[in-house]
Amino acid sequence: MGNNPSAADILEKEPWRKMPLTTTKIPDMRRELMGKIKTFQKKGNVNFLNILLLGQSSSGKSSFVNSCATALYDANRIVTPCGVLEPQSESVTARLEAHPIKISSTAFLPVRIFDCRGLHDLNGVHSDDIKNMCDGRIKNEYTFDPTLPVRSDNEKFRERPQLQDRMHCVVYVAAADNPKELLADGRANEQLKAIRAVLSAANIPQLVLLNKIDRLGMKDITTIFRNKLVKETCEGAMEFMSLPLGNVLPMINYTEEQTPDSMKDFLALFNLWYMMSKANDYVGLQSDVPEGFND
Ligand SMILES: Nc1nc2c(ncn2[C@@H]2O[C@H](COP(=O)(O)OP(=O)(O)OP(=O)(O)O)[C@@H](O)[C@H]2O)c(=O)[nH]1
Ligand SMILES: [Mg+2]
Repeated sequence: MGNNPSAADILEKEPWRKMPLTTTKIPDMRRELMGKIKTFQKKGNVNFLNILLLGQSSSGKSSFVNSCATALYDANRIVTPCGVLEPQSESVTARLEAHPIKISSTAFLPVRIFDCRGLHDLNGVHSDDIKNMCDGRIKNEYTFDPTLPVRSDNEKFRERPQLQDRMHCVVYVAAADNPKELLADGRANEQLKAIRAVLSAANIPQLVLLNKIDRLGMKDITTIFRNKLVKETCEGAMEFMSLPLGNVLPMINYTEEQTPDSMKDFLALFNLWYMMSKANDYVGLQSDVPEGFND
């Protein structure tokens, strides 16, 4: 055995992702991001920025919401507002759920994270309904029927969605140890292409959240942005999804631990802030269009 690091521990000289922050140490960057999020200025006339997490069951959607809650809701405690499935458990029916994000005992972020609980693969939801969700036609807590899109006489159908009802950012969630698990083969792949085309045409920001980066096997998670294997894994997702590398967000969620970790907090805060910024850009652009312009 030599002193050569394993493939999962090879570092580049310079970080492959530059942080738009003035500080460089993890606890300081965490604090700076917390400030940015807590003082976030929403553009346009919407009450909330809507972020949709789309991904297969077990890709870590609920875990990400929990990591954000832990990172934001004060120190020294793991917070789990969302139920996380045991690795082997059966998934439940696909249902749309909005999660509020608490920042103190009385205050919330102006953000709604929508998660489609139990999405087995993209076939679990009719492709028209993914478009309907993005267009704001489906209300919170709607249970999907994979064979039929939402009916206009359903109580969870929204007849005339406004900007504040639409999704302002769509995040494809995948696990880093198997990013292509994001999609099943065949029809689901075709379905994803169709969704991507609709979202791209509507200029809705699209990101990839690559959870479970720890499963790549690195020893030191604090060097994630200099780690060669993490970079290559993100590049793989970038090519697969035809998105810029900056839109691929590596993540390590809280899973079993009892106490918070500043690197996991930092990753959760950075990824959440990035999603909020993209959603905000979209809302800003849409709000700048004069009324009736697109009629
Ligand atoms: N090692 C590791 N495990 C993770 C990570 N994120 C999530 N997990 C585990 O992956 C499993 C599934 O996580 P969930 O958050 O329930 O996944 P989900 O996408 O919400 O799944 P559905 O609700 O069925 O759609 C759980 O056992 C989590 O503990 C991570 O970053 N690293
Ligand atoms: Mg879940």
